[in-house]
Amino acid sequence: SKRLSGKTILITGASSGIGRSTALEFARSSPDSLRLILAARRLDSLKTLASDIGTEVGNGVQCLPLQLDMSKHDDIVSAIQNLPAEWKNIDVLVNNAGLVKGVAKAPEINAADIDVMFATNVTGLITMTQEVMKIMTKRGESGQGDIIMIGSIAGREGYPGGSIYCATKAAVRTFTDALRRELIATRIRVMEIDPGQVETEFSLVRFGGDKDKADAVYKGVEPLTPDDIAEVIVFTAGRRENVVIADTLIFPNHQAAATVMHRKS
Ligand code: NDP
Ligand code: 8X3
Repeated sequence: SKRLSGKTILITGASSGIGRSTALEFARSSPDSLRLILAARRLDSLKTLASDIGTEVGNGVQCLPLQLDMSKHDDIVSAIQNLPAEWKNIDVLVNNAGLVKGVAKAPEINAADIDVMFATNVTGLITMTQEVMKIMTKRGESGQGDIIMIGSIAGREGYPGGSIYCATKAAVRTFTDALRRELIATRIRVMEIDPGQVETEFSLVRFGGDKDKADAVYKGVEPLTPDDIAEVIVFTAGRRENVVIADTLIFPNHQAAATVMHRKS
């Protein structure tokens, strides 16, 4: 969309999956003029992405790889406060970084896994939102910008073996809902996009790098691709500024709920 031209967009979790696809899709949408801040822990992957974007769309899109651990409060604060001046004026924040650890039932989940899921998916997302809101609330008459949260079907229903992850995404959903109400007198749009099953590194991370276990998740089903979600994210950001696509749920055709899916045997 032409509406995105010239904007500064920060994507968390840009090193892989949905975040990576979203960066590429934004770049394709506005090849003439865009600034993309690409945040994640894996700096090498971010640099590769920046170079892939350059190869695909040329020099109109500038990229700033930003190494950042979203589970660390102080790192988020200083990363945003220390952005170079020409990168500071963030128009669109895509809060996408997140992870799940394991499939343990509640009594067996270890404390470290609980902590990292909440620190990354919830506290980190909130801290990032607070820091970027400091910028957005100063724009225009009453504040302006887009905050897009990547939630999940898992935030709308709990499933066995996902209690903590589901709780983190439910927290994102409620935070988002409250924030939209708080910002009602501003032109800041607060929007949530909830994917169902998407094939990314998500399951590989869940199973601690065990590729056979990750592959089994997608056996006999046809998951969404990260590009499918990226298209919706970019569409959402590109609407006329009075249009708020507040809440979106996206399934692949075979899925109707977190654990209700048709599987070919
Ligand atoms: P991936 O594992 O492919 O990507 C996750 C991204 O999050 C990576 O770029 C990773 O970067 C980043 N990330 C994880 N932990 C941290 C951290 N501590 N600090 C900074 N960045 C971090 O998975 P997806 O693309 O699938 O996940 C993206 C979002 O989509 C997540 O919030 C996930 O919960 C959500 N989602 C995924 C679904 C799916 O089925 N795949 C369905 C519904 C929602 P790095 O490791 O380099 O730090
Ligand atoms: C990821 C999808 O429901 O498999 O959010 O956990 S789910």
